[in-house]
Amino acid sequence: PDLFEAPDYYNLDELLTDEHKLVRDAAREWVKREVSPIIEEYAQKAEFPTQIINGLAEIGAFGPYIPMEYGGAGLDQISYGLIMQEIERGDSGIRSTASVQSSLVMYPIWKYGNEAQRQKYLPKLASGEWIGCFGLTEPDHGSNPSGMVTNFKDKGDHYLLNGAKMWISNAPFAQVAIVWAKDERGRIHGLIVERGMEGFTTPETHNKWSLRASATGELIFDNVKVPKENLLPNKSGLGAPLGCLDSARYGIAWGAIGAAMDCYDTALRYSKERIQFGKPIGQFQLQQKKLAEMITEITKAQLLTWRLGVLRNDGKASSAQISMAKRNNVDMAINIAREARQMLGGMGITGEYSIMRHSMNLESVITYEGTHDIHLLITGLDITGLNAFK
Ligand code: TGC
Ligand code: FAD
Repeated sequence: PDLFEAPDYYNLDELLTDEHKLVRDAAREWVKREVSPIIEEYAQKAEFPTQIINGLAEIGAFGPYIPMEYGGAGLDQISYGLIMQEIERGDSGIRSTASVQSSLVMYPIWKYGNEAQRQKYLPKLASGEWIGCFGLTEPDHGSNPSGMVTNFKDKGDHYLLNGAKMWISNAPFAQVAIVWAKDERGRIHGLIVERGMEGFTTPETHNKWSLRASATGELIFDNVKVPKENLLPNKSGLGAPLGCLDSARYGIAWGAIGAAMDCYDTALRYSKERIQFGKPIGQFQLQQKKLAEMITEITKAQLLTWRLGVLRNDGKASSAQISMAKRNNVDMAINIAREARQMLGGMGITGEYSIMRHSMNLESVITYEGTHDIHLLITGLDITGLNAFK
């Protein structure tokens, strides 16, 4: 079947430039060719398909908006969003790898690092020669990262890092980790930790039912000597990691639309082919209601993200606006995945179709980068001025 029909109910393509469409179509074509045919098998065996790393780099998925002088693709925020959308049509776990590399590893080095750090790391990360990970969450501090206990002490010619991070995407094979840790005064800083530093280990987290094609692990620091030049000098405090999350959450808002589109396309096609009671199931009103509501929600999400992209291009999108889009769009996608799965009946639970995999993946997406409830409270704080976290 011709995968990836692109629902565009409100002719949003008219709002895109030729460059946006070129970038999107290249990503779409690559996902269709290189990801969709293999992803189910990798998800079933709970393995990240490392062979796609070069392709991700080629479509500009590693640092889409990082300037070309550092190896990035030098694109705008809407192109970045469209790339994430297309990758997540394939699989949320593959989009996770691209999100982490771009917004959680390259972004902090670009924004908070010095020139030597940018030159050393960004080109290798953009080309996929190195894969990075981002360690903020700890076993006892997930939604509340400011309580983190991972810490470093100044030992004169180096820092001594101790602590542990949990639920870290790409950890098991990453060469580079951006680690958020407190100094002796309790101030949060970002450190670049490299695989091979003594006392640094990355055990893999097994038995996930969600995001199975993405490798997740812990980061354990047992008296790790980190060279002083590996501290990101240009921003500290919780606002530093939260600034990275703004960029990643924005990409996820677009990505979730891709997962929803794939579920909708699949259910729509199936509804025209599957005959029960002598008719295609798509002729029954109850099935039409599901499909009509899906395309309505996808269209609303597309408009939300497009406008957010315009605001981000102008540097005017607030963190609370990003939270609203991440929360709305992931919720939209997980609901569509559930409805679409029901439309496929028993076939919907198998790996013959992508829907169940999307549905399970989205359970992680609705949890990471700030849970559904945390984003609601960010909106609540923004509109009332009253802080539910304090
Ligand atoms: P709070 O007191 O509100 O803020 C502390 C400082 O940060 C500033 N700030 C921000 N700065 C930039 N961007 C943002 N979005 C910001 N939000 C807040 C704030 O102005 C303040 O600055 P200053 O100078 O006054 O110190 O902090 P809080 O402790 O009350 O926490 C607020 C809360 C709960 C919203 C925040 O901690 C939060 O977002 N929690 C959720 C944690 C989270 O999202 N973790 C994600 C981990 S990474 C991940 O999941 C990767 S998944 C892999 C993939 O992407 O695929
Ligand atoms: P908790 O914070 O313990 O929350 C449990 C429940 O309590 C949630 O429903 C939450 O909404 C609710 N809750 C918490 N506080 C409040 C409150 N104030 N009011 C109301 N309800 C509240 N982290 C990284 O740093 N890097 C990564 O690469 C990364 N990758 C991930 C990959 C996967 C597959 C997963 C599942 C997670 C990943 N995470 C990563 C961690 C992720 O960001 C956290 O799981 C998430 O922030 C939630 O933290 P927690 O799991 O500790 O849940």
